[in-house]
Amino acid sequence: MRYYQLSRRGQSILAVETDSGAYDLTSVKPDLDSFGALVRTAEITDCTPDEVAEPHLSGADPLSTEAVRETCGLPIDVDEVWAAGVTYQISEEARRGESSMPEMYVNVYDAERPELFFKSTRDRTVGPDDAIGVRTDSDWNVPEPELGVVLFRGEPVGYTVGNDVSSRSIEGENPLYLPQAKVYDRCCSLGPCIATDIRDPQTLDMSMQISRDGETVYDGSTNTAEMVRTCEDLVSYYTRHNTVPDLAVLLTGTSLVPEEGFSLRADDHVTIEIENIGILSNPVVSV
Ligand code: DO4
Ligand code: MG
Repeated sequence: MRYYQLSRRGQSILAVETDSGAYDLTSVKPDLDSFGALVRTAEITDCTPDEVAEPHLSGADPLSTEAVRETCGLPIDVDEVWAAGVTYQISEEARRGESSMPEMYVNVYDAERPELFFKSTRDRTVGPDDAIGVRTDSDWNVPEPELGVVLFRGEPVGYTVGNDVSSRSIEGENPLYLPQAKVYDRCCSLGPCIATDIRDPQTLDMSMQISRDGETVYDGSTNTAEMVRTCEDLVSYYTRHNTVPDLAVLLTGTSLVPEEGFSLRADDHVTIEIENIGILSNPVVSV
């Protein structure tokens, strides 16, 4: 199932999409007004989120699938977003090209321990159709389309689409500048939904288009099978010796890297699609 967050007349609504259509779960269970509320109920009743939602769908108000997809917001009130890096060969090659210390990227690509870094908070994270940001003190900015693992108390409960928007000039200048390359206003987007029925996260098609003045200036596709690590392994490092907050997302690294010389600009539009999850689309603003 796919869970979307909507807002109607100031009220939060949790919408569920199944193969037979979309439903307003909150219309029949007012307490279930967010994905967070759903997973907390699932924990108390020792069920999965889908087992909590399913019995209520026949009594829930039906919704138009198109309207849900067009009006949804950030699908989860995340406490924190972390991200993995250099999990695909193309990312390792790209960082080596930009860096003042290229060998460290080869080392982390080959190492047992992955690169994991703090990426974003709720306030710095935007949902579908909201603007992502590029820093004006950076002259090389890129979107990074990534599969996101959604975690409740450290356990995976679903998947979403993420954009780890980054400054490559700041990152390349000095590795110690990574937090500034990664964490700033509007540095992350997530959405459009949380998919709970992904059987194998390591075989998903993924694509990204960037448009500028009505023209496509980047178009690329890949598959999560290219990842050199597993989501399970990345989650295990994230939660190791680390009591994580209730609602977190772990991004799993990028494998779509625009050519050197390409920089994301204000007024560009980035569209990312991951198979069986959906399309995350965001305009770009300067921050
Ligand atoms: O090592 C720097 C960041 C890498 C990253 O964000 C990625 O590979 O997706
Ligand atoms: Mg990244």
